[in-house]
Amino acid sequence: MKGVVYKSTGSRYDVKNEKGEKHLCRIRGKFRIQGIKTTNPVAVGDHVEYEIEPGKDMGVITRIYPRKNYLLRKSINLSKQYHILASNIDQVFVVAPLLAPETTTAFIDRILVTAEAYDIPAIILINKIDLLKDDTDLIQKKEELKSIYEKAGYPVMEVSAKTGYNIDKLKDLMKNKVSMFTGHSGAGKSSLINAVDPKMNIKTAEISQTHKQGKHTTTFAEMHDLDFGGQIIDTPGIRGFGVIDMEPGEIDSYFPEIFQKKPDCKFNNCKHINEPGCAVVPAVKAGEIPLSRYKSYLQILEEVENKGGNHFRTKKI
Ligand SMILES: Nc1nc2c(ncn2[C@@H]2O[C@H](COP(=O)(O)OP(=O)(O)OP(=O)(O)O)[C@@H](O)[C@H]2O)c(=O)[nH]1
Ligand SMILES: [Mg+2]
Ligand SMILES: [Zn+2]
Repeated sequence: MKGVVYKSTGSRYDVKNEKGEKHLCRIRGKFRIQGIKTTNPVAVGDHVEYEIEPGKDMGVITRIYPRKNYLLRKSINLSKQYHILASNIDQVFVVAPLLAPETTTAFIDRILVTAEAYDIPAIILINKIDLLKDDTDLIQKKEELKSIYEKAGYPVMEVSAKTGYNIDKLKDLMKNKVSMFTGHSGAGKSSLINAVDPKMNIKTAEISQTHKQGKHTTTFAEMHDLDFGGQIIDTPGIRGFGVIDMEPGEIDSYFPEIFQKKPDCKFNNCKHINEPGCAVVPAVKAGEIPLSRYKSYLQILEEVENKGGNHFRTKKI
């Protein structure tokens, strides 16, 4: 039988076949992505072949079809372990509230770089927009965030799972696609899914009042069918996001607004740090490329060059 993995809990997988029947499955044999160690050989979104052994309830996954794409997360401690967040996705939504909890641009940029590396379109959702009320500082922060990411070509949408603000527009974007929500714990990923399809009734929880952080309510990635067509993958909240192994020379191509300037750099192997004739640094000084994006570029470059080191560039511009 052919099916799609909807949920993965440890070594058990919920697989839904073409008739819409769900089976609990385990795996037989080893499935590996060449060259890297993953903590989960089978991921939510995988298209698989499986069989139900006679006289048994449980199915066995015997084959994983080639993945169109997958989002890998590297654990932020230095171990060489990777976790496949989800596979075969059409788009990733970064759920990024300004507060409760705060989402930094450094965090958003890491997700975007990973999405770019796998050619997965990304959209930023500024959730909990109802909390801004008429706080001028927060409203200014929101406008800055929008400007930073719109300059880079990413759609940014203000939403509220609580009031329903722009939920119809979000549904339009999700219709008939496989989408994934990612973001910090407490960002409102599960709440947004409940808002787009109230029949879902996914468990959510208030963030901690003392730490202003989520409580890691969603513990496993899970795919849900949407009543208006398409699928959404809810994922557990993440604290940090180590970028996958990349070559230093490719990082700039994952920052669209930096990459756009690259043809104007004097040297085609320019790293945009202090090379003569660099077109990127002047664009940062002129405010054309947002400073936060440039800083993220330098941090990720440094990290990749030091293979996971924690030394950040301190160059002032
Ligand atoms: N005011 C307000 N609160 C919201 C909004 N969206 C979510 N929340 C609240 O934020 C808290 C966390 O929401 P969840 O949906 O559980 O967050 P999550 O991103 O799924 O968190 P994890 O599963 O832990 O990763 C809950 O108390 C929600 O009611 C919103 O738009 N406005
Ligand atoms: Mg959740
Ligand atoms: Zn340059």
